[in-house]
Amino acid sequence: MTIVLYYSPGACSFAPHVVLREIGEVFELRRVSTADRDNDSPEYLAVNPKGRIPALIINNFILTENPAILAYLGRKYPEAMLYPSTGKEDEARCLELLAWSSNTVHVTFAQILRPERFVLGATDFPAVQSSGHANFQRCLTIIESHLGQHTFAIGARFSMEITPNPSFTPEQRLPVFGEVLRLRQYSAIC
Ligand SMILES: N[C@@H](CCC(=O)N[C@@H](CS)C(=O)NCC(=O)O)C(=O)O
Repeated sequence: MTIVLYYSPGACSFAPHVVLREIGEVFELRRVSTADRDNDSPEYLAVNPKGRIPALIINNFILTENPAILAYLGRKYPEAMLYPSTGKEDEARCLELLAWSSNTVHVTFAQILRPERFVLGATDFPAVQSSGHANFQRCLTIIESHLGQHTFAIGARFSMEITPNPSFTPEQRLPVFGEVLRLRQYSAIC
C-alpha cells in the first residue's frame, strides 16, 4: 500500500495529515506550497485539476475534497475509531459537520486570505475580507452553541469532525476542549 498526501503548510491539508498520523500507516508527504502557487503547476494539476490542496493518493486512487478524503480514510481504517461508519444518525451528523466545515467555515477563510476569488477589483478586497471575518464569527457562534456543551465534537472521544480546517488549530479559541487538547500534540505539523 502506498499512501501519498499532497499538503501545503498552514492549509486545510492539516486535517487529513492529522488523521493519517492517528491511523498510524506509513505515508509520504508531498509539499505543494499554495503561497508559492505550486498548486498551479502542471505537475500538480495533473493530480488535482481543481488546483486545490489536499489530494490523497492511495495506490493509484486519487481523491480530493476534505469531506470525501476524511470519510474515506475513516471507513477504510475503522480500527482507528475516528469515524462512525454506521450508516445511521451518528454518521450523518459527522458528514454534516465535515461538509459544513468545508463548504462554509473554510470559505470564510478564503474570503479573508483569497479575496480575489470573490471580486475582480482589489478595491473591493477589504469589503470581502470584512465579510469573511463576520462570517467566521458567525461560524464560531454556531460551534459554541452546538458543540460547546460537549468535550468532543461527536461521541466521547477524539474524532475527525473537528479537524477539517486550519481554523481549528490549537492556537484558535475553540470550545471543544477535548479535541483541542488532543490536537496540541500536532502543533508542530501543518
Ligand atoms: N473544498 C476543498 C477546498 C480546498 C481548498 O480550497 N484548499 C485551499 C488550501 S486550505 C487551497 O488549495 N488553496 C489554493 C488556492 O486557493 O489557490 C476541500 O474541502 O478540500
